[in-house]
Amino acid sequence: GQKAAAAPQINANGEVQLDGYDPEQVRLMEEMCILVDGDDKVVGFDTKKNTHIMANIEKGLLHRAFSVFLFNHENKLLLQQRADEKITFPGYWTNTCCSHPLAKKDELNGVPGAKTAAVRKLDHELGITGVAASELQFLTRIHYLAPSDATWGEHEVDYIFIAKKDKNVALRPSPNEVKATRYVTPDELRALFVEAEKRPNEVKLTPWFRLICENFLFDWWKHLEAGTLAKCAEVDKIHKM
Ligand code: DMA
Ligand code: MN
Repeated sequence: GQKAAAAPQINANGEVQLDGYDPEQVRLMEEMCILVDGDDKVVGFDTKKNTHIMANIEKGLLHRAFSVFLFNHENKLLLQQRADEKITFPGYWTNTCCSHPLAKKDELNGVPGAKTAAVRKLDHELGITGVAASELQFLTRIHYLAPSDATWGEHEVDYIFIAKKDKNVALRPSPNEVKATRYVTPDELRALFVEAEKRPNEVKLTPWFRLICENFLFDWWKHLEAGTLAKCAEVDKIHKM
């Protein structure tokens, strides 16, 4: 991938500029995200651009998102490294796939809506067509806020899903979404955290992935291996992080 231009991101009128970014990533900033309150009740809609501007987030703007963790037959987790073209968190390593349910009929309704969006984005980002909505197990929601840089950031209620396939899925990553992929064991993931600690400028991990790993993932992973993951689901809870 090509690096986004390091141009000033705010013009003289205080408007955030998207000049110099990948045209496809700029186009996707027009998607309509779902605005929610702290109880995840839908309160409106706004663009991906507006919902990811730190100045708006600091005023309380909050939107709905999802995070998928996909495991293979060996209980290894598929990670992706975000493309350098991504406007938020470029080049960061993260869980299999993340995005937003959008303001359209089949994505508006809570867990089923987020599953529909997850199936759509697994294909769009990674070319994965072999994971059905019914295979996504809903674990819980986290509410977190994290800046990416001075201009951009995240403030989301994030629906977390786990899926396990009995073989490695076919991958066809979109180059302006995903730079690299790898499967990891729990120990390999712990080693990645150590690397990120040692070489923070070269190995970056997204803040939501860090939060989920630090609070939930390694425990869920044991339950996945034991076949008892269903016990871990907290379907009514929103963890404030
Ligand atoms: C947004 O992910 C969702 C989370 C949980 C951070 P993203 O930036 O990868 O969204 P998109 O793929 O739509 O750009
Ligand atoms: Mn977001």
